[in-house]
Amino acid sequence: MSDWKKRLADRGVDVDAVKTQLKRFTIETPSWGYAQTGTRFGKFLHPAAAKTFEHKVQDAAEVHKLTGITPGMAVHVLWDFPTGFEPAVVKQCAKHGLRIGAINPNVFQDQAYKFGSFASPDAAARKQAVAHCIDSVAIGRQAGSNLLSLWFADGTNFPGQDDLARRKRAMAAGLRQVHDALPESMTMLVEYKPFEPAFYTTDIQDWGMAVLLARQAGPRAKVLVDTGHHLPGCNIEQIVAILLDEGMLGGFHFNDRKYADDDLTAGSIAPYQLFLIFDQIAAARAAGNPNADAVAYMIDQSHNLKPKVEAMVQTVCTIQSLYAKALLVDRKTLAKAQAAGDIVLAEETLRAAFFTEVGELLGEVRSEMGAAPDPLVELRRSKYIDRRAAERRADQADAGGSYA
Ligand code: PSV
Ligand code: MN
Repeated sequence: MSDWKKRLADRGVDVDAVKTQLKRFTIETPSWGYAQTGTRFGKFLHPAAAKTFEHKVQDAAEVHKLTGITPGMAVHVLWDFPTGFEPAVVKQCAKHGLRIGAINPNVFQDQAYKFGSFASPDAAARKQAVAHCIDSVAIGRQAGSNLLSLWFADGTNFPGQDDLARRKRAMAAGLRQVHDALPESMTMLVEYKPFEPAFYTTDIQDWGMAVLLARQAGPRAKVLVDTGHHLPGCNIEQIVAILLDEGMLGGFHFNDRKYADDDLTAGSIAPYQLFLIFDQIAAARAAGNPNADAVAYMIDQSHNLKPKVEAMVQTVCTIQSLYAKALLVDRKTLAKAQAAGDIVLAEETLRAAFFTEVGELLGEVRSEMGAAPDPLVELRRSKYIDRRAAERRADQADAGGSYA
């Protein structure tokens, strides 16, 4: 037995069980993370950035080939299919070993949405937004996706701008209409965000509001936690624990933040927080909560400075390693320490898992899955980015993306 396996086994870790969990873990990458994006102040161009949908598929497929755990690419309807959805894209993805993941309607960029979408005071804007989301459900059916992921920029910028209770009722009514259009197989994810672009009120500002609206919408509506969408100091792992226990956790958008919704690489600022989030999921699974295995994991980052595919591989590997660490928590010792009020032992049990080196474990899992033992090293060795840059440099198309 190799040294690292022995060390884990000596600590009571069931290495095979952990490996099985790791092989089941998948994360969707976002199509918009491959495109030429930036900030509202400008964007720095990457010659290898995706300029067409085909490029995005190539990049997402490359990330999957290297990591083995990203078989789905989330799509943003108007950025990816500006002239309408063509069912042929499903085959196009399959050709690259990829499937279309979460469908993200866009009810925030059209001029009609100046005062909101579902919550707008303008009935025509509300109608347009609901119709677009129902059309997105149809895209999901054709694409074989089981996730409709809803985020709303709806809110107000000034006190007195609108009737807040009316907005709440309008948001609830719109969500119910979309829920009514969902097939059995589809889950509707309701994402919250405290501010931006709205700066005074946001209609779905936090997890409580998201739960309320999801419950009113119907049984297939759940909450999506974007790790960048919290006010400073917010305890995200507690939100995750509560949502899981309530059967309301639908999925994640991973990224990290220092100040607000910064789109920084997941785990680059607060890796312990992400570990503690995964610890709550692993704890719920260990306690037999079936909701722990019904969570959709997605990345929501678009980088201005880092090369897109490198950033994505780095992100996937970081998330996977923090998930692996959470699987190593000695749950028996933790439970005993908690019952005995031994706070230090309880905390040390978590810290022991967090500080465990998991590179060899992940290398073995990846090799067994046919992926690269060290995906980032392999990406650099393969010169994939240079090759794509040479091919794409001449292409004048712009595939769009957030802030594009
Ligand atoms: C909004 O900030 C958000 O998190 C939503 O999920 C959007 O779909 C995505 O970012 C766009 O990048
Ligand atoms: Mn998001």
